[in-house]
Amino acid sequence: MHSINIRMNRESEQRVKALRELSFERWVSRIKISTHSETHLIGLGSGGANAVKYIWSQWVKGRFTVVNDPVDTDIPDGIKLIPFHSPKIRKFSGKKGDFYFPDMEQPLELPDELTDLFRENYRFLLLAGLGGYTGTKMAEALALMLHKEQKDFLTICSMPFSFEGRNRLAIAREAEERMKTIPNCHFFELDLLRNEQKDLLLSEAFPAGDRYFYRIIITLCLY
Ligand SMILES: Nc1nc2c(ncn2[C@@H]2O[C@H](COP(=O)(O)OP(=O)(O)OP(=O)(O)O)[C@@H](O)[C@H]2O)c(=O)[nH]1
Ligand SMILES: [Mg+2]
Repeated sequence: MHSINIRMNRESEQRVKALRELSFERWVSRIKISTHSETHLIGLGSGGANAVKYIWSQWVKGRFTVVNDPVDTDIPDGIKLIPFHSPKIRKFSGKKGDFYFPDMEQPLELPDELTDLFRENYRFLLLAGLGGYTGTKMAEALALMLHKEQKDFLTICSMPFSFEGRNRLAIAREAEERMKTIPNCHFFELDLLRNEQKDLLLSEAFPAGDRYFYRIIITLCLY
C-alpha cells in the first residue's frame, strides 16, 4: 500500500511537471533551430547582458557578446563587451543628484563593431529586456536587419514587471507591437514569474528573469 502511494505521488508529480511544461511558453516548442551552425548569443542592454552572463555561467556552448554601458554590468573575460552609451535626458534634480532617463526620441546609432559581428555565419540569438533605450531600440533594429538579410536568428525579449511602472511598460508594448510583424521575434512577461512564485523577493526578481531566459534557451536547444 505504501509503495503504491509513493508511485501515485510520483505519477502525479510527473503529471504536474508535464502540465507545467505545457504552459511554459508555447512558442518555444514550435521553433526548430538548425544545428549546423554555431550559436552566438548577444545580450542587448542591462537585461540582455545579465541574461547572457547567467547563461554563460551555466557552461552553455557558443559565442557570447554583450552590448551595454560598461558601468552597468561587470562582464567576465569569456564574454565580448561592445560598449554603448545610450542618450539620456535629465528629468529632475534630487537630493542624491540628478536623475537621468533614457531619451527615447533620439535615433539609434549602431556601433560598427556590432554590425560587423553579423557578417559571420552563426545562428544569432538576441536577448533583451524591453523598456529601456539600449535593449528596446537594438532588439527592433537588429531583428529587422537580420530578417532583411535572411540570417538565421531569433530574438527573445522580456516585458517589464508591472512594478517597474507604466512608462517602461508602454515603451515595451509599443516595441512589441512593431516587432510582432518581424518573424523570429518572441516575447515573455516577467510578471508571469511572480505568478509562478508568489513570494518572489524584489531582489530576486531580475535574477529570476535571467534564469527564465536560460530555461528558454536550453529548451530551444532540446527541440
Ligand atoms: N532578466 C533581467 N532583466 C532585467 C535586468 N535589469 C533590467 N531588466 C529588464 O530589462 C528592461 C530594460 O532595462 P535595462 O536593460 O536596464 O535597459 P537598457 O536596455 O540597458 O536601456 P538603457 O539603460 O535605457 O539604455 C527593464 O525594464 C527590466 O524589465 C536584469 O538584470 N535581468
Ligand atoms: Mg542600460
